[in-house]
Amino acid sequence: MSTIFSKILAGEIPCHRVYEDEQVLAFLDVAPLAPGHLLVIPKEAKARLDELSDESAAAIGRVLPRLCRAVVAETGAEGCNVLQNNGTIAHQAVMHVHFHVIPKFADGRGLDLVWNAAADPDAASRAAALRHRLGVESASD
Ligand code: DGP
Repeated sequence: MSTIFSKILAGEIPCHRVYEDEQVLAFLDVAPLAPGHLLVIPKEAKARLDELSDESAAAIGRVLPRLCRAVVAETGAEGCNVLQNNGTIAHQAVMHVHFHVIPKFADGRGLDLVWNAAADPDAASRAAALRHRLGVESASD
C-alpha cells in the first residue's frame, strides 16, 4: 500500500527532515498546529499502530522522548502533545502509522483538545477482560 509518506520515505516528495535512522523518519508536518509540529513515522509501511512490528514500535519509542525534548527546547513551548490517530473515524488521514509531536504554547497554540471523560461502570470487568485478552495474567483482579 502506497501513501504520501511512502513517497516521502522514497525521496519522491520533499519534506523538512529532522531525524532519521534505520527504522524511523521524523519531519515537519506540512499543516502544523504550531511551529515545530513534527511527524514521526516508521519506515515499515503499516497503516495502524496495532499492525506495527515490535521492532518498529520500539525504534519509535526510543527516539520519541528525544524528539519531544528538541521540539520543546527549540520552540520555547510550555509542553507538547504526542498524538497518534488510527482509522478514519479517529481522524487518521494518511494511512501510514505516524506520531504527531505538537508543541503547546502558553498562548494556546498547539493541539486544542476537548476531553469528554465519562466514568465506566464496568471498569473492573473490562480490565479483567483486557488482561485475559492480553494473556498477561488471570482474568481476576
Ligand atoms: P492524521 O490526521 O493523523 O492522519 O495526520 C496526517 C498529517 O500529515 C496532517 O497533519 C498533515 C500531514 N501531511 C499530509 N501530507 C503531507 C505531506 O505531503 N508532507 C508533510 N510534511 N506532511 C503531510
